[in-house]
Amino acid sequence: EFYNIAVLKSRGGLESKEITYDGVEMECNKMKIKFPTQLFINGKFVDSDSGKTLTIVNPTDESVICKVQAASVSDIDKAVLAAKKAFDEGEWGKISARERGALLFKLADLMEQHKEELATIESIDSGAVYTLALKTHVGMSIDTWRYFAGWCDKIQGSTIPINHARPNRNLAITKKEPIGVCALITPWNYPLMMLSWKMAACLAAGNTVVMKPAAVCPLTALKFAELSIRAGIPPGVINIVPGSGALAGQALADHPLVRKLGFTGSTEIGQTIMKSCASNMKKVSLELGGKSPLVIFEDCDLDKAVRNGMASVFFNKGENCIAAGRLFVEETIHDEFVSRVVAETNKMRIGDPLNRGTAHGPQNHKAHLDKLIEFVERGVKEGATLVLGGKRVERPGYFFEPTVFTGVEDHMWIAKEESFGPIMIISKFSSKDMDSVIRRANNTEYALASGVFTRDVSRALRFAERVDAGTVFVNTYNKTDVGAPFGGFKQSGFGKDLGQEALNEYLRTKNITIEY
Ligand code: TAP
Repeated sequence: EFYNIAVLKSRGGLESKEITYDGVEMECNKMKIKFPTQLFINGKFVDSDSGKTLTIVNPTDESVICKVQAASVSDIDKAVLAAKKAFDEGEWGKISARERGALLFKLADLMEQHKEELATIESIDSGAVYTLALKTHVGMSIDTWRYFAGWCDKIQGSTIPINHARPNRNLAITKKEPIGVCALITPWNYPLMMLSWKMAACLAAGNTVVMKPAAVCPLTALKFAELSIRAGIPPGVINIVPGSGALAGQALADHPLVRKLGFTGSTEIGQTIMKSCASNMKKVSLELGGKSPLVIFEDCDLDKAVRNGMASVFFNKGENCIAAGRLFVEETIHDEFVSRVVAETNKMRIGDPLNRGTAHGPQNHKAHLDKLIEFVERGVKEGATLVLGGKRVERPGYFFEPTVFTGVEDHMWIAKEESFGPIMIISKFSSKDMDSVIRRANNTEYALASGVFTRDVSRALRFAERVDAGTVFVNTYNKTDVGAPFGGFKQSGFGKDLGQEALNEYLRTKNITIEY
């Protein structure tokens, strides 16, 4: 940190600042936590023009945590104008790429210093299990900021041999430029991580940003806004505008000065957004829903397949876009696999996500819990066998039992639709017909992730080649990394988060042709 500040000062760069605001302060998880509740526009926390608010509920006990200002269309306009000014005239565009990197490293350091506080806020806001929030929601966010901070001064174009206009000579060079004002719209399952995956790449590329977090979980985004000021990110570079999707999100998708929109959410809203982005030809990237197949062959390491099979569904209470939406288990090991999964799932401790021993916390919000109850009812009605769970847990909070269905047939609704909850859907297959299981795995409009468990390398590689999915996990699951590109095909969207490819989502290529 000393190095970063020293570098910035020595280059006449930006210094970190303190910021005061009226927010919420409370004792929670044996620590003091503090976070803002207003919109963050042009480096300041401000009330919304309409005075409307969002009510933020703790899913663990259904208590109201606080009210947060909800952005109206005019607030979105102010935020976009601030981002535009910061891009066109501010320090952000004047500092060097290396200084930009130093600022992002500083921001990551501050997030690290506030790791426990951020994880606690994420936990009370989204129901994330605290230990997981520390490692994944917040831990991977910090890794992401560091990864992209390192890219800032390594974004390069190319020198291209072109035909000469004889007797003169010619040369083409390309420059990778930021696009301008970008909008980001994210869902509620990993609030800070979804922000970080997109915003770190967006800022590393040199853009400015207006970000709308999910209406039900905006608190870590606001805490992040506070840290961004303290890191010395200039006003207007980052704007955070909690609000409803239909109003604030739509206003961003429609805004003529926004030149790029990065979205993670449902396929349905992704389609609406893509249409809106056509209005001014915004560049758009969409990370959408999934129904990812996981195929488990009889020659797998069964202990590992059981462990990973459970995590493929129950990780983050199933609120995981790459969750395995369908498990195909080879018929010869099917019954043993199911009985081991049921036995292990019964041991999962359900409870307060802040307790260190808890494995399974509450679902994110009430409407989501209600959808899961309906999902299970529909599965039972269409004849699938409910072997475990399927009900709301009898206690306050939006807890839902980890659930297992077997005997699921391809035509069933639950075999096709994403639940986004802790519901395992198991079908059988025979490895005598590998083509058939691959066909079944691909028989969905989604194509986000997939997995295969087998000790046979050829089988694994053949599966990886033929499965229609942006990610293939072989003998593992959920193993995402900041360095590896992440994103889907077909109706799971297009464009990548993470890895070098994510930078391209937030860059444009300018070709310069020279004659000499
Ligand atoms: P959505 O309902 O699609 O909401 C996502 C975001 O879009 C929210 O911030 C929402 O605002 C906003 N929104 C809603 N209507 C809008 C509109 N007309 N214009 C602009 N923005 C609008 O999804 P969700 O229920 O929050 O999240 C679950 C879905 O996200 C699942 O399908 C899941 O698979 C997908 N997901 C995908 C990934 C990846 S990486 N592919 C990762 C996580 C989640 P509100 O807050 O008001 O709803």
